Amino acid sequence: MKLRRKLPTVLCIGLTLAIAVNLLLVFYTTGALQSFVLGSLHKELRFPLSELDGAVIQRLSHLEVELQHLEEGMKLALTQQENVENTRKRVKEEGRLVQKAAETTVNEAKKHKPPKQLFPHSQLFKQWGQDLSEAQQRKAQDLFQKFGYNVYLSDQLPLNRTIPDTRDSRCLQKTYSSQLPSLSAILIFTNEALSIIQRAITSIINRTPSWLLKEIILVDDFSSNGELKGFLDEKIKLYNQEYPGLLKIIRHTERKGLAEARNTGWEAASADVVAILDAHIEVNVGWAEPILARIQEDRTVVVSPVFDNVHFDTLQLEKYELAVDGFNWELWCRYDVLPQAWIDLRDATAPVKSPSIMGILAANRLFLGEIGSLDGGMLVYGGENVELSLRVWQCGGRIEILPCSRIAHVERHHKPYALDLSPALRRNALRVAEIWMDEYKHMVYLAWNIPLQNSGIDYGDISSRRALRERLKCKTFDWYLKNVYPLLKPINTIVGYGRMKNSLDESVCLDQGPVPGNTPTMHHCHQFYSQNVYYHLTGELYVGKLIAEENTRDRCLTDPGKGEKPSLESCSKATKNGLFMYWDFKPGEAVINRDTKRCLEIQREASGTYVLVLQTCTTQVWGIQHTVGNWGQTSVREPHQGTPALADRMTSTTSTASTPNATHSGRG
Ligand SMILES: *[C@@H]1O[C@H](CO)[C@@H](O)[C@H](O)[C@H]1NC(C)=O
Ligand SMILES: *[C@@H]1O[C@H](CO)[C@@H](O)[C@H](O)[C@H]1NC(C)=O
Ligand SMILES: [Mn+2]
Repeated sequence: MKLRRKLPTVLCIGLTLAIAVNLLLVFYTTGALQSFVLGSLHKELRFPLSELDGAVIQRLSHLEVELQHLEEGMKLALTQQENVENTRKRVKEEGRLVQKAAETTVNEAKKHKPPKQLFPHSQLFKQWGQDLSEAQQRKAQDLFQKFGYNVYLSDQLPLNRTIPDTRDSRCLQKTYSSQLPSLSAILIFTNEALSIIQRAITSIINRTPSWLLKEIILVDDFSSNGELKGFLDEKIKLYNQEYPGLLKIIRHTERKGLAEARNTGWEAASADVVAILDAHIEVNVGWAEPILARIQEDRTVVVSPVFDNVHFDTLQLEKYELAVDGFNWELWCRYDVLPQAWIDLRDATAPVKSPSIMGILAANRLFLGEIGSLDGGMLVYGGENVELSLRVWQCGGRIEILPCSRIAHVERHHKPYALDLSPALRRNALRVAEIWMDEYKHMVYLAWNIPLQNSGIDYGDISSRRALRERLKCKTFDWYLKNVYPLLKPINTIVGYGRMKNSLDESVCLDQGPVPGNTPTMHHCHQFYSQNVYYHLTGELYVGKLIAEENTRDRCLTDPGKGEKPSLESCSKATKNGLFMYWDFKPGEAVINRDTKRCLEIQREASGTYVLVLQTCTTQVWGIQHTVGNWGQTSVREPHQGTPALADRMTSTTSTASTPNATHSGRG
């Protein structure tokens, strides 16, 4: 039987989607349609038809960083699209449904005049809550802001609600040994709504065979909402009256972050296998058996279930297609294509080898301890999933996704404890790089646009983790890249990176310009990746976010040969088509195309803004924010009349940024 791959949807589980009011994120997949049809849960479509298949993301605020991984996943998803006809059918079908939904809405509107909408810009009310009174709207909005999902609705839904069974039908024919290992389910949370936690507990109790479920351990990472104290204790008492000794709760007396919360749960657990989960989940039918059976078979396998999305507003379930869990060089998680070896197996129930986990995991309890559980030095949130993944693979285990184990997971609109997760992830990413990534660690610095020396970022003491790595005789990151994650491509030719400024005006930076579009611009300097540039010793000049994966989608600055506008082209395409994409450049010197000999320069328009032009070289020179090794430092300055000291100034700015905690970092 032919396995038909569908578009994997693109949200990372670990990284909750943060959509600002003014950010329009559009993604839509067959998965959504399927849940529409299957579950008949969707009353209306979430996104306008006109946006179908367009990876349209308007990036306007600081949230763009968080959204970038979605865009990447989206593009990846689109490349996985196999069947154009399928898509056409889907579009037609969706069109029909959109029309139907629109008609329904119109009919309902005719019946009774809806109340005034108090929060027309709130994401909560985009698909939901049109009939709420003003007081109800206020309450719902309030709760939404506090928790990042629809608590008002959650409080009304039955705790034991039914969700669609999203497993492949072949999973239902699987049988499992009657002698499976026992399970500790661990739910960790910070400021989670009570009804959401209760629904997670209820789903675990109802959908796990009672003889396998040894305990449910709750870990409260120092929540500040009051209902999680007395009320939750009462609920636990009630559960334990019905199921003696089943529930335990452990409360941190200070905020310790995701990794330590998971460790706390693991330490308290006593069953053969631990499943470490978020508390905003509902496990689906038959979720536990595939996990227990696989870990029984091989105690060194760390597994992840497949996630479906519970929409933060409607709390309806959207089926996600199977994909493997990967990450980019910033260590943001993303979904990657299924391995060919798995597709060739022609078994939809077979475990899928995966480079990483998204966060939620299950493992043999003792094995997880032997390899060092979670790295407690990973703070707040983010990157701890990649850290564990590298450690598991490099130190003798493996990671697999189990297609027959499914968990519905609420992708929060925002996290109640941190609106912008980037600083936490960046710091954690450096920690991962320094412990696990050997001679490839520079890729993380490059992707985050951090100087290789004296970054000023304190990633904590890594000596004990380095010692662990020694003790376990773990393999190298080079081995991991070659054997586990060949899709992720290191680059060794980059010698200059960061912002690029022209001597004419240092307040503007080279920028990738509007996307979609391929015309770079000069733009007021800011800290987002649209102004990242990467100059290679080989002459390429990447502009925009560093992607660096197989089938490179990085974009190279090119001279089209005619006209005066430079353009950005896919580097692989530019190479294939022999475009003029190689430039001579050193800090404080001109940027000259090797083929056309034209210079990249800027020109002031009547409006006062600058445009990039390709022309016969004048005296303009460029500086680049960071340099690698001693590139550019020994160069004898050409007698340019510009400001040759620009590059030096830029370099010194970064190296004196702040005092690094070099002694803390345990490295030379
Ligand atoms: C949920 O619980 C209620 C009350 O205990 C019960 O009547 C109902 O049948 C349950 N629903 C499901 C789907 O199990
Ligand atoms: C360096 O470490 C000290 C003590 O741990 C801390 O207070 C300080 O903020 C750190 N500095 C930086 C730049 O991270
Ligand atoms: Mn989560």
